[in-house]
Amino acid sequence: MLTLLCCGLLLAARESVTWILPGSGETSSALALPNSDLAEQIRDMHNKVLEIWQELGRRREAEAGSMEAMHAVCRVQPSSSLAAEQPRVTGWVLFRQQAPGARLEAFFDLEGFPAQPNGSSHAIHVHQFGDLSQGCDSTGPHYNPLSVPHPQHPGDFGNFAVRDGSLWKHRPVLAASLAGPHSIVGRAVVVHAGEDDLGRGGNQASVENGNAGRRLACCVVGTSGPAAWARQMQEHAERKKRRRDSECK
Ligand SMILES: [Cu+2]
Ligand SMILES: [Zn+2]
Repeated sequence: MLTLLCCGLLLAARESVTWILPGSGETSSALALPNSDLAEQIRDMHNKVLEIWQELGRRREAEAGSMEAMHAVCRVQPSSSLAAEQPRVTGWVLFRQQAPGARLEAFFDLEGFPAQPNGSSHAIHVHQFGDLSQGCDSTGPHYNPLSVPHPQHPGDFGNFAVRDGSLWKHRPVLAASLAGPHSIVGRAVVVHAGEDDLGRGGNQASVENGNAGRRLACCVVGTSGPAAWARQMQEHAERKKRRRDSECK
């Protein structure tokens, strides 16, 4: 970039020497200056551009050094509008994003699902409002800032397999973001009783919410420090190690 700027300046300088004002037959005022003055002006200009460029570089380095990953937590609670016989799902959803525009990662750590012999599958989405005043029912429809059909909403996290009543899953690439105009901070994560049909259900609800059924549990996404994520990462590594060890025996 700097090279381009310098080349541009040199070209401009060369042209100002030979440039004739159109229609006037007169040379430009730059030509009225002796060549040495012109060279000096160009050198000054070059030095100023260089200074500005170096200052920009210093600022960019300082910003990159101070840029920290963004984190968010969501403490999942059973919906207060749930009937007594419904399962009480609790747990955490943790988010991390290294920078605005970078991919979003999440940990889902939930328990309290009905323990079915063959397991079950449950949809999880980001809904529009962080309003739990009527339990999960007041979180509104799927968060849909670009007015696109389901399952293209940024918070369409899809289906999660539940074994023995709980799920524990790391998703490394999600479309949602913790930054920018479409940030999910302050919005709700909703855990459903059923499976997401991913828009293939053949009815209107399918392209709005995936026919995922009752809202069992939910939470509001809030910004956080890195501690919760770091703990979860450590546990993730330990669980992996335990699994490897047990497979090797
Ligand atoms: Cu949903
Ligand atoms: Zn959706």
